[in-house]
Amino acid sequence: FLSNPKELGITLVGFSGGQAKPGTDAGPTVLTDAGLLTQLSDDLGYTLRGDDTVRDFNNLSSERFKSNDPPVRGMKNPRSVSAVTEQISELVYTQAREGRLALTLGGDHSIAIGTVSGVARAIRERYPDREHNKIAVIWVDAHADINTPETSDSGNIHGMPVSFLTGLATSNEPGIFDWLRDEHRISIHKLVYIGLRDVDMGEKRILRENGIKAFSMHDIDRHGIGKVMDSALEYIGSETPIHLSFDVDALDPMWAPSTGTPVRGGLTLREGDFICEAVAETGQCVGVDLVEVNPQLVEGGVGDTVRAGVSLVRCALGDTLL
Ligand code: 4U7
Ligand code: MN
Ligand code: MN
Ligand code: MN
Repeated sequence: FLSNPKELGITLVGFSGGQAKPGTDAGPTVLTDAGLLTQLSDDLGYTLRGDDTVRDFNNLSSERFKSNDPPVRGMKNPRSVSAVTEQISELVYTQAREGRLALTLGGDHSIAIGTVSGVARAIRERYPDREHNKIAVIWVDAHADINTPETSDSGNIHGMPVSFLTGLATSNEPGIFDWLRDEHRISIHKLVYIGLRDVDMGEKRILRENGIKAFSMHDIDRHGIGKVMDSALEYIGSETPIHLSFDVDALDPMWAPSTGTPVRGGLTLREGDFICEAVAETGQCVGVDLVEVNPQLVEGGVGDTVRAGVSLVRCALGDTLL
């Protein structure tokens, strides 16, 4: 699915408006300061295209909306998040359209409304006549991020991206996700979760009623990560392009404490790396997100979380395959 398999289309998203804690916007900076991009070119042999500097979407959206972005249907900062994700969608689309693997560093997880929609649209356009031109998404997270505005208790849009991407939530309100079209959307039947352990009541109901494929921590304990990845990839099938959206809070806080919504009882670093390796191994991967690294949150510093993030991205790009 990649005409330029050794080119990366990079987007560095400094944005934290999908949730309330400041700091997630600095995620891409700490990851790149740790040398991630240099490693991808020097150690893994990728040519880097797209952004090499972090885009300050917090600043862009606050200039545009000042503080004039009141809640709509309970959603916080709806105009800002909509405008930012629309821009990200275009940026990521432009990279994926060139046949590059689209790598995005966030930023809170609301930005996946942009990344996934951009990749989905590019793949549809590149393969108009192909049966399998609709991407699958592997969402690795402690949370399901599938609240609709109506089911969300927090109003934080980083807990809603999957509902907008699948069309379970829609909006015709001008300036509030009215840019999302069918070409941007993904099928709930091509969505697979891994790592879930903190799912809201309304979300459980959505997962159940729509028959959405999900591997919780319980399933990983029971079957092991190897079997879980076999089942996940079998469900997706070997003909379908894959977008991997990895929320660092899927890892246990022992490995990744610097994140806004940590939940204990998570993946080990090795299990996280294995998920990424298994996706890389398929050769079907067209997009990767790493999100929710927040350098401001932990007393001991962000070092552990950054090392984990660097490792996950390297594995997703095939580093550890022999
Ligand atoms: B993240 C939550 F209520 N479900 O909707 C919500 F528990 O991108 C958390 O996975 C969402 O970090 C977490 O606010 C979003 C909450
Ligand atoms: Mn999460
Ligand atoms: Mn998430
Ligand atoms: Mn989080």
